Amino acid sequence: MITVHHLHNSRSQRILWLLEELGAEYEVRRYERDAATMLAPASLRAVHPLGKSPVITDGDVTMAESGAIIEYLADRYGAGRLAPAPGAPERLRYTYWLHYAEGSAMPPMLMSLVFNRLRTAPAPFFVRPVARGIADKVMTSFVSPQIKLHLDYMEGELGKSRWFAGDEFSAADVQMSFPLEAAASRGGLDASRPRLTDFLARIHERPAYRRALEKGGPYELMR
Ligand SMILES: N[C@@H](CCC(=O)N[C@@H](CS)C(=O)NCC(=O)O)C(=O)O
Repeated sequence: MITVHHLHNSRSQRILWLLEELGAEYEVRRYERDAATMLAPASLRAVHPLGKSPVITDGDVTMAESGAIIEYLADRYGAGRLAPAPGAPERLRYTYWLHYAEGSAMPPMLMSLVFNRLRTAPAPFFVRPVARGIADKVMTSFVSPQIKLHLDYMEGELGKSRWFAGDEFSAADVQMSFPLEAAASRGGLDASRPRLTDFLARIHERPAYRRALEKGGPYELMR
C-alpha cells in the first residue's frame, strides 16, 4: 500500500492528485506545519532524514523529492498512462518539465516568499527600514525579473502544445502545477498570461484534482 506523508498546504498535494489520476490505492498520513515557523513537524524526519514533504512509502520503498516520486508512481502504476512512451519525442519534454519545475521554476518563487517575509518580519524599529530596503532591492533587481523570465518562457512553451509534454495530459503537468499555483499566489501570474491562466483553469476542473483536494484538506499557498 502506498502511504503519502502529506504536509498540509504543500507540494505533496500534487502526489495526491497524481494518485487520483492513476486511480491507485493509497492512504494519506497528515502533518501540520508549525504555526510560527511554517516548518514540518519533527515526526516527518522519522520517515525521511530531511523531514520534508512529499515523502511516500510503498512496501520497502521510501521516496522523497516530488519529481522523483511522480516519475516512480507513473512508471510503477501508470500502465502506460500519464507518461509518454520511452523513445517518443514527448518523453524528453516530459523528463525536462519534471525536473524544471523544482530545479528552475521554484527557486525564484521560494526567494520571493523569503524576501516578502523579511519585509514584514518582526524586528526592532530601527532595523525594519534596513530589512525592507534589502528585501526590496533583491526583489526588484533579481527575483521579480527572474520570475518574469520564467513566466514568459512557460507561457511561450504552452503555445507549442496543449499540455507541457505534448498534446496529451501527463504527470509532468501535475509536477508543473505547483510552481504555477505559487506564481498565481505570489509571483504575479495573472490573465496577462492567458495560456498559463488557462492551464490552471483546466487542471482545477479535473475531477481527480478536486478529489485530491478533498483528501488533502485546505490548500491555500503561502504568499
Ligand atoms: N524539492 C523538494 C522540496 C520539498 C519541500 O521543501 N517541501 C516543503 C513543502 S512545500 C516542506 O516540506 N517544507 C517544510 C519544511 O521544510 O520543514 C520536492 O519537490 O519534494
